Amino acid sequence: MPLSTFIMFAEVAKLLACSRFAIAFTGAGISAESGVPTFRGKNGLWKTYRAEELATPEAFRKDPPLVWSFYRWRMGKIIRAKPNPAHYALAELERMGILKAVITQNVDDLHREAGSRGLIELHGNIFRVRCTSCSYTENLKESGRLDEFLEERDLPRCPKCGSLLRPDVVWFGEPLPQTALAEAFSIAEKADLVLVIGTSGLVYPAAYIPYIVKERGGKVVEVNTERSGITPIADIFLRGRAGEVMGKLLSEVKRVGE
Ligand code: BV8
Ligand code: ZN
Repeated sequence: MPLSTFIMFAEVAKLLACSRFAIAFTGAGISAESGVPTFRGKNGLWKTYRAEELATPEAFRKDPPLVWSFYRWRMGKIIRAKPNPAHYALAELERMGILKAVITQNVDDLHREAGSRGLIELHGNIFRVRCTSCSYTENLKESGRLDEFLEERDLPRCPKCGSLLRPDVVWFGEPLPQTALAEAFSIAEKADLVLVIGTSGLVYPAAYIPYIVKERGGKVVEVNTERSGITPIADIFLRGRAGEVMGKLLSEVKRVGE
């Protein structure tokens, strides 16, 4: 590892070890090494499937079978994905008492699977469905109905009122879950360091999170394979794949803590 990178790792490890309230803000890039497709970039979902229009309430109103086939395809892909060293490193930093929360834009449930507990899902969870009319919701992993759901070809209906079920994710033009967003903003206001991992920083209001930390004098450390919308405000930019960088960073934090 070149000396400059080594120094940056040692610097970030020290910042983390001495932080009062460190948090992480993650996007699709943290799950790329788990085989979950990202949205933007060369073979991004929005490119290959023109899927950006599919992640909207209008698309669902116009053509629910098309939107459901897109989400069933993604659920099928994601259920086979496993957390990677980046997800596990964040869960370990939380167990060490260093990381106070993970705020994620991801809907893939991999942070929870890796053991993160202080987790805020800003854009919902692809394994949860909710009724388009009543308050019925179901976590398909917990209810054990995921396989049946994925094999089913008909449109999924609410067992309580018979209306259409939809994925419990936030589509473009839809408000984020109130409590999750308010909690994320108040945590960002307390943070003195935010690890920004694998996000293009283009989707709002989620992308405000690192700016809130920065405005209050907190440190912004970015982990990404390329520059993003957050890089201009990053104090330190660790260029690399999240799994590799976070694995190295965790060992450095443990070394500093010895
Ligand atoms: C809303 C969920 C209003 C479903 C998604 C200003 C303020 C408020 C809103 C707006 C605003 N400006 C524009 C808007 C509208 C819009 C928006 O932000 N549009 C953008 C595109 C300009 N925002 C909204 O519509 C939001 N709603 O504001 O409603 C409102 C308020 C009240 C009442 C009514 C309405 C809703 C936004 C949520 C949309 N839902 N998806 C699903 O998943 O199907 S968005 C989608 O983008 C995902 O959720 C994803 O999490 C999110 C962000 O993408 P990233 O995670 O960053 O992923 P991306 O592929 O872009 O980047 C990957 C990064 O990883 C890259 O940088 C890459 O270099 C890096 N990388 C790749 N591999 C690796 C890696 N890094 C490290 N290691 C690797 N191995
Ligand atoms: Zn219902």
